[in-house]
Amino acid sequence: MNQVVRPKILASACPHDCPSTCALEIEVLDKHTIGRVRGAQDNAYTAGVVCAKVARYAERVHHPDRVLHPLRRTGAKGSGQFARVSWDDALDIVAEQFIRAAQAHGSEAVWPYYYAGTMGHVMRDGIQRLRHAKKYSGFFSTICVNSAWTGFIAGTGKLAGADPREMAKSDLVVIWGTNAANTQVNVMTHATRARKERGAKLVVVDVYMNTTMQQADLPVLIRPGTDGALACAVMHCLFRDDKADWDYLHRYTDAPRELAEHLLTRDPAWAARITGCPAETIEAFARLVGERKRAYFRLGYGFSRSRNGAFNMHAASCIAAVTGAWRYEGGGAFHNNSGVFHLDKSLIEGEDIRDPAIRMLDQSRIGAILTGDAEALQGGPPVTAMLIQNTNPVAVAPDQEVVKRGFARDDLFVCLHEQFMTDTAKVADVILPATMFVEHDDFYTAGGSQYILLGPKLVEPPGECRSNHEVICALAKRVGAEHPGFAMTARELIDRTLQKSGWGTLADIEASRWIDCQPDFATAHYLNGFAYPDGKFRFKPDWPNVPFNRWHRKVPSRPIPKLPDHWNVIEEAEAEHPFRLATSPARGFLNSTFTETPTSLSQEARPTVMINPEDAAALGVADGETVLLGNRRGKVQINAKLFDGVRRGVLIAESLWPNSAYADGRGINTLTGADSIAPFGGAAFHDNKVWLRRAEPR
Ligand SMILES: Nc1nc2c(c(=O)[nH]1)N[C@H]1C(S)=C(S)[C@@H](COP(=O)(O)OP(=O)(O)OC[C@H]3O[C@@H](n4cnc5c(=O)[nH]c(N)nc54)[C@H](O)[C@@H]3O)O[C@H]1N2
Ligand SMILES: Nc1nc2c(c(=O)[nH]1)N[C@H]1C(S)=C(S)[C@@H](COP(=O)(O)OP(=O)(O)OC[C@H]3O[C@@H](n4cnc5c(=O)[nH]c(N)nc54)[C@H](O)[C@@H]3O)O[C@H]1N2
Ligand code: SF4
Ligand SMILES: [Mo]
Repeated sequence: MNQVVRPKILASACPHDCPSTCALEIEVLDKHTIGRVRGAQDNAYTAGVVCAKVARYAERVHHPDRVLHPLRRTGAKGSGQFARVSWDDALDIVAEQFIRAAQAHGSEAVWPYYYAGTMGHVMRDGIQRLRHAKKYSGFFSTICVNSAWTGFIAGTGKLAGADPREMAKSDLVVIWGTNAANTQVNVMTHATRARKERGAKLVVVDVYMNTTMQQADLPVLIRPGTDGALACAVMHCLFRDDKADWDYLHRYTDAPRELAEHLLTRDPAWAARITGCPAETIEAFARLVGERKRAYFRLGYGFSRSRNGAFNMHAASCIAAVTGAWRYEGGGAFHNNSGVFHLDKSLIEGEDIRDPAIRMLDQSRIGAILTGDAEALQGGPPVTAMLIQNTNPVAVAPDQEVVKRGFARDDLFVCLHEQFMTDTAKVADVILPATMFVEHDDFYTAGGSQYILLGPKLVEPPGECRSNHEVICALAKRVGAEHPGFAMTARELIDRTLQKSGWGTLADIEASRWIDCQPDFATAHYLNGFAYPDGKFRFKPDWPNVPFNRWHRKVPSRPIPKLPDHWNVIEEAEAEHPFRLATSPARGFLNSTFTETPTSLSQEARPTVMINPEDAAALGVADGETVLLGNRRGKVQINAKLFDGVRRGVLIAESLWPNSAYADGRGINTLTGADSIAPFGGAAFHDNKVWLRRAEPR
């Protein structure tokens, strides 16, 4: 008789750097093997939906190219020649190199470098504990959220907003600078519900007709880096047409009369010249916002990745305060909910043993740092040893040519803990094989919703893979780092951290799978006041003192205009560089992750740049033709795709392909700049001036 073996379905959470942080249900076929991955139906935010790339996660877990054993470089740097070594030997080498670097130049010569390849609190942030215990150089995390969070907090005083599920109760959903259908699909679930159930309108503000904008009732297509002008013109119309809620403005905001007066000259015609978006479209946008009080502004990261990005984020967030949309269910603004979780992470991060005198090195300036730029090194010693976890800087960091030069240094020792042979692995000295999320225990907080979720170990790791926590603890022992966190298991760290933070125990979350941390309506809508001492939303933020960067060293602030405006500090196109290039995320990849899975690779096909057909015609470029993109930072060979969903003078290269997918290994970040954006730093990935030429002129 045939026996039907049913797979077990076990709960987990998506570990990737995506605001959705989906609650997952994973088929476990046996103790080594997973099957389908689905979204949990009964999680109110995930609501049964996950993206295609994670639905096929088995392709990634069981990929034949996973790194399974510790490796040591045998050929020249970057030769790609490695030999297998034992874990003990590998860890001994790393410890010896770290000790030697600290002896030669002081502890700050060692720079632990990490990011959000996993968003698990134990696995992502445990490296901080090692850093603090040994006084290694600090990590000023700027690459992703810095400008966006600063810009949002500038207005509200806090990083939190209206319940993201409330979008379903809106009459107007404004998706601004996030390609949600690509990058956080669950936003679309709730926005679609509002349309179906309430006849809500969908406005999408972006720099190309992306997957999300294709679904919009009103597409608002602007030139990159001009969102401040758009926001000003919308608010101009609201004041002009008596759609501002003056009762709300007087009670809840700092300088409404000054703002209204300042905006008198920022009309749609003015904004049309800057944004390239017709004045009628701006008027139509303002009319919708004025007529529909339940307007939900879902503000993404994309438009903050410009040199004026923090400022533009703030400008967009001001609109909901002008109409008083915050008063209504389904109204208000949302960027990220990190402000609601109040985790006490001292055991994981070792904040209690941190020496504040140790320098903080800027993540985005890794190229300058590794090539010995004295300012980037803050006058301190060179970096001569690194441990890298959960990030792939040789592909993802800006100003790639400089980053590569830094990694090519013979006097730099690099240990990379990875799942695949990434571009960074190829230049490492020691590679350690890392587990994936289904192979270790961790917990997660969502950026785009209000849940804490558990992601327990479900299967055994392949080969000799070890978790980040295991590696950090093993290295701690070898270099003599001390902290209670090194003696705890991942499960103990989860349990103690939840308890210290007031969210129950590990056993509780094992039973419930997730914790809904949503504050009450009045708090989430700031009806008891915004998170400044006087309770008022700031149209006129005190930029250098925006209450963000509790942990971070502040970079010198450039003076920013007092009130929302078009702040023209972007890399404007000019005769030599007539195009503005944005490097928006591809649907099939997640940053540089999933560039190895067959389904994602076949979906994305090859590196391309979208160009307006009229621009292409003017240059004699045909669809599919190979072209060169360049600026003073370098040049990249890529395939042109003619697309009338980008404005003339704008180029879009959906990213992030591995460097090895391009001719000569020069990836898209060859073109992006690593200059630090105001006020606290970050990288302007979508703010580049470039030229475009045919690769082989006829
Ligand atoms: N499929 C997929 N999902 C992802 C990622 C991925 O790479 N691929 N990355 C993950 C990560 S780390 C993050 S931080 C989030 C980011 O997700 P998002 O918040 O979506 O931010 P971005 O990816 O930077 O860009 C989003 C959109 O902003 C647009 N944009 C660029 N410049 C401007 C501008 O000046 N103004 C306006 N209005 N729009 C602009 C881009 O064209 C793009 O469509 O997504 C996560 N999810
Ligand atoms: N041109 C351009 N560049 C960009 C962006 C852009 O929009 N355009 N976006 C930027 C943004 S927003 C971000 S956040 C960065 C992201 O940059 P990264 O953080 O470097 O990108 P990811 O691809 O998310 O993750 C990196 C690596 O983490 C590994 N990893 C995953 N889980 C684990 C684990 O548990 N342990 C270990 N040891 N490794 C693990 C993965 O295999 C992957 O190779 O890229 C930035 N770069
Ligand atoms: S949408 Fe984002 S959080 Fe959800 S499964 Fe996909 S990558 Fe993970
Ligand atoms: Mo990011």
